[in-house]
Amino acid sequence: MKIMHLSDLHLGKNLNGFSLYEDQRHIHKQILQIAKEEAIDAVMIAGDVFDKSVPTNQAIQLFDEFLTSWAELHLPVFIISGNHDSAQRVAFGANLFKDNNIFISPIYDGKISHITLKDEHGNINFYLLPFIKPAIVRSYFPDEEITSYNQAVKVALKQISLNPNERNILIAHQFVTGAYTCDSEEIIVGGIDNVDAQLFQDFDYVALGHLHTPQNVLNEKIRYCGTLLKYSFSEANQEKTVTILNFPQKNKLTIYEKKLSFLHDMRKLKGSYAELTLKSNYEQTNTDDYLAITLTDEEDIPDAINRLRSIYPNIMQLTYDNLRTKTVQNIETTDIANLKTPLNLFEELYYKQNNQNLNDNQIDILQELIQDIWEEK
Ligand SMILES: [Mn+2]
Repeated sequence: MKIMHLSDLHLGKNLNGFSLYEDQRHIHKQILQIAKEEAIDAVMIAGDVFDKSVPTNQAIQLFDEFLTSWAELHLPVFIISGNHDSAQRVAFGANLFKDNNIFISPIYDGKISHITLKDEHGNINFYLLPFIKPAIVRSYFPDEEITSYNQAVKVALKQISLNPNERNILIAHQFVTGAYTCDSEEIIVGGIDNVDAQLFQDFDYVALGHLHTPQNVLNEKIRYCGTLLKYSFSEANQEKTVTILNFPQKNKLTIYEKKLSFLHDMRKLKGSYAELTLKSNYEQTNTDDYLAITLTDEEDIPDAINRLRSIYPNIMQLTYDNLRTKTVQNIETTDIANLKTPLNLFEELYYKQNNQNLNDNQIDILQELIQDIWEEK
């Protein structure tokens, strides 16, 4: 059996004011194509179907399109809700969808639902654990001590009795310890949301969602597949892939990835205004990519973003890297400041802002102003 592992679709996501609607449609078509080419038998979506708990009309339309196209391929699809989703809204219609082989985790009620598929080598069980918080699990197990995410997941998993002779897969959306994070995930750093990967040792594979960088945790059997698109500039240099499990029999699992290509890539560009607007520098590039541009000019360019957008229409961020922005200097406390003359103070302020000293002409003007303000009353 071949199974595709997806997560963190974040349907309806807007990035710096840009709708990713067309990008998400584009990537989904690619996923469908890969599913056909690789002869996939089932698909797992490990949470964060939507970007917002109240999805936009476009997000719902995309999800509807996705489900319909999966159902047309007659592939079983397993879906859980993530921390960005409303579990209720994702579970809407779940009982009706079952007839079309679309299995959506119900709202957590103390049990973990599972679905069993069969092939010539026997059963393969998919356990669906929606994103859970300690308080949710505690409400079903008041006698258990549950104050951390780790304890919550531990108690939730205790309710499963696995058949160790069959293939068992868990689909979950939690922050599993030891994993690498990036900017688009909204994780509480150093928080109590860590879940120990050891809890998952009895499963043959754990299809994780939540982290946006594809990666294994402990070993390749506990894996984040990552997002299908780049959702922050910290992911600009990453490749995005689809994770595929080839799982013909118990203990014969192999995992591989298929690389994805984007409608618009996300890239970082750095240079002077003159360099970035020089035709020979940009004419061979995809100028409609989503860009974070860093200008290196010492003088700010008036209306730079709009002028650059005539070449690069999809600039998402514009910053400067020059002497002014390079040095972060501390402002002194008032006690020390009180010992200095107004001219000294201004000279220091000017230096901190511009990384250069006032020239003689500027000092003359300042001295006149200072006399006007403080000394000629
Ligand atoms: Mn996510």
